[in-house]
Amino acid sequence: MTNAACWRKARRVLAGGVNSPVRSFSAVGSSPFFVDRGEGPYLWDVEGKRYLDYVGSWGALILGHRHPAVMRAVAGALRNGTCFGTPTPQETALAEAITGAFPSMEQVRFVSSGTEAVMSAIRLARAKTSRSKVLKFEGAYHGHADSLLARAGSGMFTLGLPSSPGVPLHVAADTISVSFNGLKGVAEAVRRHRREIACLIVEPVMANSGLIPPEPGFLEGLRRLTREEGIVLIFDEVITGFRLCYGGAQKLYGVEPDLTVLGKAIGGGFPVGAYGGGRKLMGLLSPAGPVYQAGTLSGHPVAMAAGLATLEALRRPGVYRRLNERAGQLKKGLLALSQRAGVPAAVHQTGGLLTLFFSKAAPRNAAQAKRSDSRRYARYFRRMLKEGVYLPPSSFEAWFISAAHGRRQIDETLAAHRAALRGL
Ligand code: KE4
Repeated sequence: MTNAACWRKARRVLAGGVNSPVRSFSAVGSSPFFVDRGEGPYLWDVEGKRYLDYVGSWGALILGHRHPAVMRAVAGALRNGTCFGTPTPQETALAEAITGAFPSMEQVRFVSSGTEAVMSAIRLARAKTSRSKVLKFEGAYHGHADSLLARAGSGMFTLGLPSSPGVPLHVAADTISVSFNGLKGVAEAVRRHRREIACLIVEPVMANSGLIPPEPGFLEGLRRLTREEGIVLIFDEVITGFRLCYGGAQKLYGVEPDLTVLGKAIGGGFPVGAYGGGRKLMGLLSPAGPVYQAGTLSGHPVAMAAGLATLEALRRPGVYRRLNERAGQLKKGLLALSQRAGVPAAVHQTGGLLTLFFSKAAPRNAAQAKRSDSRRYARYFRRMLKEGVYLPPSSFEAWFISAAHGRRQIDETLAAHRAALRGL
């Protein structure tokens, strides 16, 4: 079976041929390869071609593919069955590991995706404050729940407009979008909607407009403003949680939110999302409190086992130092080679995440990121793929470096980069 044949078949029976839009490679003017298997930092497609993987299932495979400890834990869990819809000790064990790593989370609730975790956290914030509005940042992605598929209205502080058909106007109107790294804009939105905003949700390091780190004082400013105004501060750490360091962005930057959303790495490659915060706030959730949220496969025992094995491996000494080192080496090499080739390029890198922007300066918000040359990125993506390096099939994503990426893989990537730059 060739990739092309797989793609033809998929488009007959799957909407758009995929189960998530970015996988279609439409953003980079190409069509997808179909994966046969993964091992360490590599993927092989159905034609046997090998790729060095910088998608890593969008951050879930932080240890790389088929990590022995994760595979052993999953096999062990499967010997007892699959799922029971009844409590298991594994759910408690993973919750203990998470609350041990994130002091701001005294209690956790597992769900099956990041989207589910975000929408539940927002419902909890609305219940706590009896307010309805949500403040978010332009270019941030928090999953596909209606209230988050809203973009800034005409003016930056006006009420949101749907960013997708099917999202009712009155739902989008409750979402206000402002610019990342713009404390003044946040303060202005809070002033205009005083006592109306239930929560401010932020990717503490943006990773869905390409990687955009917070400028010094930005997160502290959000914490101060939301505390003064009784707004629930939600850190969406679906990507950054257990990725930037064992305690996520809130540990790295020393700012604690009221609620944290997690996903990806905590499932070790299985469908898991989680949200958590202080005992009092989480105590509002059914069955202890009146706020309803439920899920058939929430806390899936096999996913819990994979997540536990992943976090155990991440606690080993030196894992994050190596992740950060590799990412730093990659950033340095990408910039030096781009400069030598006379191609304008900028890189943001935080921990094991980075994004190469084809622009003179690294962006400080989504509007600036949008001005980078995404057509050049599409050409670059296709050339790197030909060289056997699989980058995110969109210029507005982060490159995910795994613990399985060694110095050799960085050198392979830089050799491919050098070749891809010729006449780009
Ligand atoms: P899911 O519902 O896709 O599990 O998670 C939604 C989500 C929430 N918060 C953040 C910060 C996220 O990045 C995501 C999902 N990430 C994208 C990639 N940037 C998933 C890839 C896809 O949509 O296929």
